[in-house]
Amino acid sequence: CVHLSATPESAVSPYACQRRTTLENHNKIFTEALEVLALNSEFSGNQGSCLGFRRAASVLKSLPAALRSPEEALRLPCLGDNSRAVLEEICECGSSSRVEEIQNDQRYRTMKLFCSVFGVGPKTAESWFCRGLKTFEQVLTEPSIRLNRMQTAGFLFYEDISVPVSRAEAAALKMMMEEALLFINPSATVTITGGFRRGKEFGHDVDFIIKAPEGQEDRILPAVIKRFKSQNVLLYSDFQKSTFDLRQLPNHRFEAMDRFSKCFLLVKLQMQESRTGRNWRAVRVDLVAPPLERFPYALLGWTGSTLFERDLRRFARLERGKLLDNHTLYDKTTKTFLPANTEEDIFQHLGLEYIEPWQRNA
Ligand code: 8DG
Ligand code: MN
Ligand code: MN
Repeated sequence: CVHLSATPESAVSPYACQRRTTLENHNKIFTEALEVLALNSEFSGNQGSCLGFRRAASVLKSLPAALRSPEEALRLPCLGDNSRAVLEEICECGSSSRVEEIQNDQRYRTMKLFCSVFGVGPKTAESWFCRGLKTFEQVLTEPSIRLNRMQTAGFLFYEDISVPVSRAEAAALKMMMEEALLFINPSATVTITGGFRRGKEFGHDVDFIIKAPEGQEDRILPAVIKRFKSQNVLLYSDFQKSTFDLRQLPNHRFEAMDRFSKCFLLVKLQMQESRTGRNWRAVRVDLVAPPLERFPYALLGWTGSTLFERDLRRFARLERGKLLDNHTLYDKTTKTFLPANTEEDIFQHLGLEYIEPWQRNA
């Protein structure tokens, strides 16, 4: 039979960690629609359907060209009936009525607005919406609402934080970090991770991973915080002490949270001039400092994207009988932890082709 069917090589994998997803998205009209549906499902507490739409969008992001017809979607993995129906409608009418309906929905709009505040998640947003609140002003003047420290900072610096951080600003922050480390411990180094490591031009924050000499990792973040305080550039900090335990097995379920020493900061970034009339802007910064021998695992975990990480773990568990998280990789068959010096080692342990950071935008 010479029928031209898809060869295994050309087939799209249902696992994001077996796809190369750059920032060049040829299917934006579809993926943006699917992401609205995903967010709406998340706001309704429907995790399964949210993940379904996210996976569908991710598969389309990995394609080398735009979908030309909804029939083409039939050979793609992770596209359920709901996702396919949306693609069909967009192919036919140029837009999806369901998506437009959601975008005009008062609840969706309000939830999205509230969730854009640092420290406010879907649960808090929903509780405010259910009390009939629809604007920031209403939230801030409602006497029964007690904002926590993070939310207070979120509202106080909302104007700054809601402006995306540029690559140049990330580079300036990296220099601030390097300057601090030079003062604290010159043998410590800092690497940009998160979206910027994946090649993004803008981010909602800047993520850094610190490589400290052996045994120094727990001291370094408190010292950075102290240094920034003394320089009067720290607007908010939430430091989380390490609860890392060497013997612990990797977490079975996907949890972005890890047990390394880390902190979530708001820092002042010096600028030439600004709309606000000050010479600085507030920027969100995340820092993580893993033990030296866990650096490759932490780097892989913090580089993202979230869906890429989720699928790496799922692939390891379901296809390889191994447990992966930000701390380690464990082989269930041989009951051993697998050491790694680089990210490449981890892909190799998993029998996966190496995927470069800029190809992890799943
Ligand atoms: P963006 O900031 O450019 O918008 O996107 P991003 O850089 O991909 O997202 P992020 O929210 O900054 O998260 C970057 C990675 O960090 C993501 O893969 C999840 C990962 N991460 C962990 N542990 C933790 C944690 O404990 N807290 C947070 N906030 N992120 C974590 O692996
Ligand atoms: Mn980030
Ligand atoms: Mn982050």
